[in-house]
Amino acid sequence: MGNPKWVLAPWAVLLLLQLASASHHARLSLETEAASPSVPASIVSPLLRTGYHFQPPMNWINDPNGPLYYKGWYHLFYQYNPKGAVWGNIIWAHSVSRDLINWIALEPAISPSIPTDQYGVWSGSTTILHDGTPAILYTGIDRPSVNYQIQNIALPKNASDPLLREWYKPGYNPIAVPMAGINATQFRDPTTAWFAGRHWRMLVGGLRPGTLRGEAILYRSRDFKHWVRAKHPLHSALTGMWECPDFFPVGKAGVENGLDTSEYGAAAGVEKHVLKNSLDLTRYDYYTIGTYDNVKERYVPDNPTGDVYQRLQYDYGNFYASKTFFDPVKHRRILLGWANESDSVAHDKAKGWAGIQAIPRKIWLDPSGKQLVQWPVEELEKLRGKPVNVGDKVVKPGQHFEVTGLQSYQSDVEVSFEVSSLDKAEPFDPAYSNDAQKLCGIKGADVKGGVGPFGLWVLASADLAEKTAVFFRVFKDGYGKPIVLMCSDPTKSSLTPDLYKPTFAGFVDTDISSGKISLRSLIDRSVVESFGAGGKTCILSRVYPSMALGKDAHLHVFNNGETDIKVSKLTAWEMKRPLMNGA
Ligand code: DQQ
Repeated sequence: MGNPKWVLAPWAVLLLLQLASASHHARLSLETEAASPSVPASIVSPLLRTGYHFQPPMNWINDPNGPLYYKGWYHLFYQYNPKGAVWGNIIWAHSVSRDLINWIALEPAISPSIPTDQYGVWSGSTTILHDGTPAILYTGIDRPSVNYQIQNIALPKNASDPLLREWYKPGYNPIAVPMAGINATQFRDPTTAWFAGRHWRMLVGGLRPGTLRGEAILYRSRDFKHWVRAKHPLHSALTGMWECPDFFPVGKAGVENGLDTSEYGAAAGVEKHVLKNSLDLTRYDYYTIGTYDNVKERYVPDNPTGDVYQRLQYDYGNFYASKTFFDPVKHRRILLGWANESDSVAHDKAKGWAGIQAIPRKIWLDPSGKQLVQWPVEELEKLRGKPVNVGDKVVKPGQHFEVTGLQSYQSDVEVSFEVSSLDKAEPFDPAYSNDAQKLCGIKGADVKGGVGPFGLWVLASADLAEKTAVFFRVFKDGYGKPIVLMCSDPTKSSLTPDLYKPTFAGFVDTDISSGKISLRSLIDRSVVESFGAGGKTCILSRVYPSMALGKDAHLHVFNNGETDIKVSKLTAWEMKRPLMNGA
């Protein structure tokens, strides 16, 4: 017999053997997959994990859930698979932050534990109740085979804990079940509730049975326990299922301050309401701006065809299942959205992670009153290093120049462009007025134009074989009015096979008659998040360069049009790494 210290119980021996073999298998499969042509080594490079975007240390994430500010902390919950890098086993993971940029991971907030959520805890929102306590409304799945979707509530075990670490599910769950007229498999994602008159109200996303009518199903409650469905939805449209609806008031056009979700009426500064839905069919987040009548319980979009034609999107790229919340400290409304990967499932498994959250954006009504404007929260600027400046530099047709003096693979770049003349703007084909993305697919970054394409090549390799283009192109309609297209073209972003590389695009409703237009791009290793014309049009792209990684990534300004473009000012900053969930 040896030293008794080293004698392990048979169960412990078995466990150790299992662990050793599991980790061996995991490593082996990672290595073999990495060596296989479908998972090249560059894909698993840590240089593709984002540096300052929200990510847990590993595994799959999707929708942001229930963001809120509470007793000095911003809270973000999110859909998370603790067991792998693909969707499944979803729980509500939980992180907290003082500034929306540095994040600390806490224990998960909600996991399946009651009959009405035993097969899944899906997306939802938080509401601050009258006594200051937050309540989470979320969707539960109660049976294994059919997705029968039920709405539940969870409350903090200890509301005096600013970190809201523990949540319980009261015995009166569920609070809403799919009854007649509701499609049980398409009934989910309750919104933040708002208080109007004597009632709380909230929305649940749905699809009217037997139709393609997406709807925001409206519920009312006096006590936040018993919820009654209103006779008609708050709004609906023939678009397919509405996931993750969001509904909130905005102030006067151009006023950047946000409003609490329950604010109502001109005296409270409410100008309009915004209704957003995440459209399952297209995987984009669309919104309308309109008028809400809390007596008739109706919301009417200003643009009667805005739900289906020339739709407004928060982001014209990879950005989905978003949610806003009101920040009472800085009096602003903040938007969070999920950006999925656009590599393959095999890549994600090999990487061991999938999904990020976009940088939190402040959101408000544009001076035109016709759309929203978004801008990265000001706290992000704390991560900026020393600025690199370029000023008054003309880029002739067909030319480009490199911005040097920084490692641009993790950077923030702001550029002000000046177009010397709009004379050569190409005629606009009205057939594309409802399809900016298609237009950009045809007129990509390498297709020469009259005014533009001009913009940035980011995450570019030294030989420019790899580069992601973010750019503008100006057209003129039949009356000579300029039409500005903003595009993100990742078709040359990587030599890696099996990547999804869609061109993304949106029109920019800006007055370019003075020739001026700005662009800001947040570049972060495998994400390029861009804001055109001060945040009027936003596009987030995921890209996975195979050569333009880390210090081998370059940044250029290019002009592929026939008209001179001046960079009146460009400032670029390397970005530091914030605290990111302990990763
Ligand atoms: N993701 C959740 C659903 C929601 C969808 C499930 C949107 O609640 O409808 O993870 O991405």
